Amino acid sequence: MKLCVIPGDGIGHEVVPVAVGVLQAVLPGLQLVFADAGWEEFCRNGKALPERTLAAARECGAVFFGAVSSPMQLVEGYRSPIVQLRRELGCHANIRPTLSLPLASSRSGIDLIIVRENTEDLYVGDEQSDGEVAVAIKRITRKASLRVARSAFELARNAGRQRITIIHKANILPRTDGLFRDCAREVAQDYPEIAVDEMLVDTAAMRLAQAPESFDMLLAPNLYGDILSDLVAAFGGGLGLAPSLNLGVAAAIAEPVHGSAPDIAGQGIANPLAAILSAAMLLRVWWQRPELALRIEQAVRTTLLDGIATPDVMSPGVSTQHLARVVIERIRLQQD
Ligand code: GGG
Repeated sequence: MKLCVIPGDGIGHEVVPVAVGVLQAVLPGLQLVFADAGWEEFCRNGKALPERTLAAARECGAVFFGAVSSPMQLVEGYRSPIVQLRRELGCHANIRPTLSLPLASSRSGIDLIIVRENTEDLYVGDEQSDGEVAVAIKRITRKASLRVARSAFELARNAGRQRITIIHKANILPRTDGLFRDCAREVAQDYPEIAVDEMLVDTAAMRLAQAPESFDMLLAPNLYGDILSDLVAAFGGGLGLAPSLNLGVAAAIAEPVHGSAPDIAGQGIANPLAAILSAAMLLRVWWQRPELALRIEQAVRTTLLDGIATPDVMSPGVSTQHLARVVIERIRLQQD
């Protein structure tokens, strides 16, 4: 088994080695191929996603990506490497679960999954401007919408989920969001055991803030899925605990939802649990090793139950390395 490891920027360098250590604890034979991408790589070598990184990711199929800090203004020649990587590897679905955890910052009763389309929509960043007028292209295709809907319904079936809520804004965008919604409804017909409803994205934001526990799965176009999943992550304890998996046919990218967090990078206090839980998703969904995923998730849960966590969710909190040692030790103890 091979894993391409791309720490990226900022706290990616701190949390990715921890997640890789956890994977090695359950998969001792795992081969690692390290590669670079991100803003730091762009500043060093002029490319945010070098060809050799893409080649390594393609060769391994399984990828672990940390975080990236794309600049907030236009930089000639720079394109977000994670957006490119998802598209280049054909990772069409981004699976973002939120589960209540034994933490004061986590709300009880939540167990939901957002499935976000991952290859098109405004998030691709296809923009033009003449200085007076700026245009961003929102491109939604039948092919990509059917594909992500199929993945969402398959996931729901395999995970025994009851209901999928399709997210859109088809009252204002009937051609683009309407197409996405109609494709999801078309695929839904093949899954009669799964209830389907739909919700405008603004209503969904309010309902998620009021009653996140009332949702089971949500299926959303790229940008809405990005925004709603950060909102929901707050109820799971915060971005430091929010995992994700970018899923395709030939590749999967495990990736914590959080960014590179430059404000805390280098301090040794970044929360590695989102990365660790992303590693568990890689095991469950991509490598089809649910029993190993469960061991990791149990180690995380018992660690939190014992009040051991980083300062973002616990006061006073322990360091990234301390938390990593505790989780890995617990995984090893399960074996004996
Ligand atoms: N691990 C996810 C991540 O890095 N998120 C920040 C993000 O979305 N960045 C987009 C970018 O900076 O290109």
